[in-house]
Amino acid sequence: MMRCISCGKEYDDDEIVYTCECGSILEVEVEPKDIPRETFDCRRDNIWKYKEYLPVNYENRVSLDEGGTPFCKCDKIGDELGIDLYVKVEGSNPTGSFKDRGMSVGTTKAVDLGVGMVGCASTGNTSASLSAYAARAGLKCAVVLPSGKVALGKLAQAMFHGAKVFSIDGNFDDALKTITELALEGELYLLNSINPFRLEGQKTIGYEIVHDLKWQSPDRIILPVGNAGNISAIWKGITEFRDAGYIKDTPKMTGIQAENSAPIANAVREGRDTVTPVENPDTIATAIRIGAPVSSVKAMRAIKESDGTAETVSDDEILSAQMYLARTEGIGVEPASAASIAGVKKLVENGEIEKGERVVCVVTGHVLKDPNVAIDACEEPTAVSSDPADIRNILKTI
Ligand code: AN7
Repeated sequence: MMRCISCGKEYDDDEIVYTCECGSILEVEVEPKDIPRETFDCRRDNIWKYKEYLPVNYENRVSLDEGGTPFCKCDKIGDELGIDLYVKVEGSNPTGSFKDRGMSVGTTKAVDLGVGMVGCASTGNTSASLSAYAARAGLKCAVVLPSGKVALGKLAQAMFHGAKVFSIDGNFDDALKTITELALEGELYLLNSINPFRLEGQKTIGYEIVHDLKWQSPDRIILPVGNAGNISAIWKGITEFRDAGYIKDTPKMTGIQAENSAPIANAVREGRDTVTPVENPDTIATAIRIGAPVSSVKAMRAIKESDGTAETVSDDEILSAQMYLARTEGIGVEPASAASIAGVKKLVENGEIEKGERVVCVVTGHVLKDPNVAIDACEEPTAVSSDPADIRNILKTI
C-alpha cells in the first residue's frame, strides 16, 4: 500500500499514481517482519537479501547484483578530524552509482505492473542506471537530460545501453516537468524518485550500514543531497530496522548541498520547515544541480526526526575533498559524492560534529562518471623518451 505523507490517503500498490490528490508525495508502507536478522547473513550480498522488506514480486526481480557495496574504515581522514569515519562506496554498484538499488526495485515494479516503457529526467546517474536496468528487463526507455550539463561518463552509459536520449534546453527541474507530463498521459512509467518504489530500493543503504556495523547505528550518516530522495530513503530504511527491533539507536541524518543549489540547507539554516526552490541552481557537481527537490518534505522530516542537519559546501571545497579522498584513502568519487567529505570536514570545524563521533559518509558515484573534472584537476602526463634514464631522473624529484 502507498500512503500520502501529508494527508494519509491510501493508494493500492497496483495503481499507477505518483502524487496524492492533495498534491503531496507518497510513501510505500512496509510493516516490520517476523524475521531474525541472522537470516540476512547467509544470503548473497546484494539488496535482495532483504527481499521480505522490498515490496515487489521477488520472482520478477530485475537485478545486476546491486548493493553489498564496500564499507571502508578511513582512519587517515578520521584521525585527522578526530572522528571514527567510515565511507560507504556506492560507486561500486553495477553502473557506478547508488541509483542501481532504486532502479532494480523500480524496474521490477514496472515488470509487476506489465508496462512497456519506462522513463526519467536526470542529472545523469538516474538515466545511466535506468537505461541499463531497462535493457536487462527488456523494457523500452526514454530519458530527458539538461543539455550540456550531464557528465560524460553518465551520458555515454545512457546512450550505450540503448535508451532514447533527449536533451532539453533547460535544467533538471525543467526536464522533470516534461517527462512527468508524458508519464501522466500514460506514455511511460516514471522512475524518478517521486516514484516511491525507487526509494524502496535505495533504503537498503540504511539497512547495509547498520548491518555493516554489526547491528549498531552510527552517530551520523552524511550524504550529498539533490532531489533529496536518498536521504529520505536511507532514513526510511533505518526506521524500519529500528521498528523491527534490529537496532536501538538511530543516526543523525545530515545532508550536504552545493552552495548555489541548496534549497534544503537554506531552509535548515533559516529554521524554516518549508523549502523554497532555488531558481537557477549551479555547481560543478552537476549530479546535484537541482533547485526544486521533489522529496523535500520527506527530507525535512528525516532531518528533524533524526536530530540531523544540512550544510552547504563550495565548489572549491568539493573539488579539494574529491582529491583528498582519492589520494589519502584511494577512493575515487565524482564531485557530488565528495560533498559528503567536504561536509564532514566543515561540520567538524564548526563544532557541529563532536570529537569521537562515529560517522558514515555515503559517497554516491564513481570518479569515472565525470572524467573531465578528474583530468582538469591534474597535471598532464609527463612526456618522456623510452629511455628508462629519463624516468629515473624524474622519479628522484617526486
Ligand atoms: C552521484 O541522476 O538526481 O538527493 O537525476 O547522481 O537522492 O537526488 C542524481 C543525484 C547524489 C543526489 N550523488 O541524490 C539524477 C540525480 C550523486 C547523484 C545525488 C545524485 P538525491
